[in-house]
Amino acid sequence: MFSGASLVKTSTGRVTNKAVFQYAFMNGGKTAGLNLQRGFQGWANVPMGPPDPIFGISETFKKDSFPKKINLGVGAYRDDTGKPYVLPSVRTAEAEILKQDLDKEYLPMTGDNSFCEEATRMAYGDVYDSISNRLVAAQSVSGTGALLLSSRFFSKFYPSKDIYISNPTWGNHKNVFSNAGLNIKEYRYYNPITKGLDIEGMLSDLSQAPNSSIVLLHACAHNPTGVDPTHAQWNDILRVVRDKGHFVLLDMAYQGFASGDFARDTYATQLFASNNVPMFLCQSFAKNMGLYGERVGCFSSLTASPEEAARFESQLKILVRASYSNPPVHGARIARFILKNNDLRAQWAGEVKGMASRIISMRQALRSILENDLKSKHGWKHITDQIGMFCYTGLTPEQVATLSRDYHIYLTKNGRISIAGINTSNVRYLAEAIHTVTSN
Ligand code: PGU
Repeated sequence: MFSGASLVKTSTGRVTNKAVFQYAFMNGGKTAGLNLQRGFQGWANVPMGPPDPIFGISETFKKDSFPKKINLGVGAYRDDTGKPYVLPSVRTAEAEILKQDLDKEYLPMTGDNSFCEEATRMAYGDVYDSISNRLVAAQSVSGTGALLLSSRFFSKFYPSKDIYISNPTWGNHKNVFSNAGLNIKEYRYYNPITKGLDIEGMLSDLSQAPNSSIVLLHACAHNPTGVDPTHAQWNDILRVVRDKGHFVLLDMAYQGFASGDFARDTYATQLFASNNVPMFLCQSFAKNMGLYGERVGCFSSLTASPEEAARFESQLKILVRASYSNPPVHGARIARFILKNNDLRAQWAGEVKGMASRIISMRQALRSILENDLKSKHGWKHITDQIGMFCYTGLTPEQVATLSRDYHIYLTKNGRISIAGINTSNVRYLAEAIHTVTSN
């Protein structure tokens, strides 16, 4: 340290004394004087970070050459042959768009407005017409981008910095909101004994949270648990949220995957909007249109009046401009094309129903093999009770580690499996492996 400080004195310029000193300090003062004159010397102070709990699994999976390997980590739909699935409606829309010979000009800062209108109409359903003049919407970089805009808006303008997330939740929620300087708090959500919703715990935690806290709720098909509130339970959640004046952030990454029907999955969105709860909605078209890498999403904010909406939108534009200027054009064009074309939209709805049904049949197959063929002594009813893309199996971190080490079956450490990665050819191998690791 002292040698660093003395080197600062002999340093000849350009570099500030402070920067030189810090660098010397980082290296325990072993820095050569010659290097110091060139200023910044590298990222010696940057520690190695851990791999991502979800995408890190995909990287490990890719490197595994075992023929029967299975990736149940990432929530990405696969067909019954285990291949990624590009929806035929998306293929058609793309072909039609190509014929139109469109330009590649910038979109406005809030993106493709016509896409946003269709997206929000789909999410708010029957309530849409009564709120549209005070709804602000912006095309976002998929669901994560919508969450990012929320987080930035909260950090800049919302008085409370406490955000309540479910325990457990999608791991990236914590990253997004803590990066924006918000305080992460948890409310109880899942009861591992019943493998269902801990509604009493949830209501009690939300009641005890300070007034006007931010509450993040999954609109449908909760990730990772696959456990959603019933309509009556949603009504109870609404009551607490209104009593406490909480702000609701709805994350809707799986519209269509909970029930197989877009309209039926809008219960929560419609409930909060029709009761004029101040809210943000974060939509993703990654799963339901299979547009993962195209990054198509929509952020919307329900404000109190058209005048408030105008002020909100002006600040949203400033935020977007400073972050990425404007969103990408191609994926939103595809989504808009499908949403605005009645035939294609109906076809798309059928394709989503098809994906949801295949997931349900894989739930049934997995449970049936475990219970009926392998006579597992554990209960596996939750595999078919839970909904959406995931099953929260209850497997322990040790069992998860054994599955990947001995069976080349990859899943997140919390025991979540993406049912969409199961198919008729691998379900028995998976069931047998789960049976073995849970038999000891
Ligand atoms: N919100 C929830 C609840 C999610 O599960 C996901 C995706 C997102 C938002 C963000 O999705 P976008 O792709 O940004 O639209 N979760 C998946 C996909 C992989 C990941 O972690 O991003 C998953 O496997 O949990």
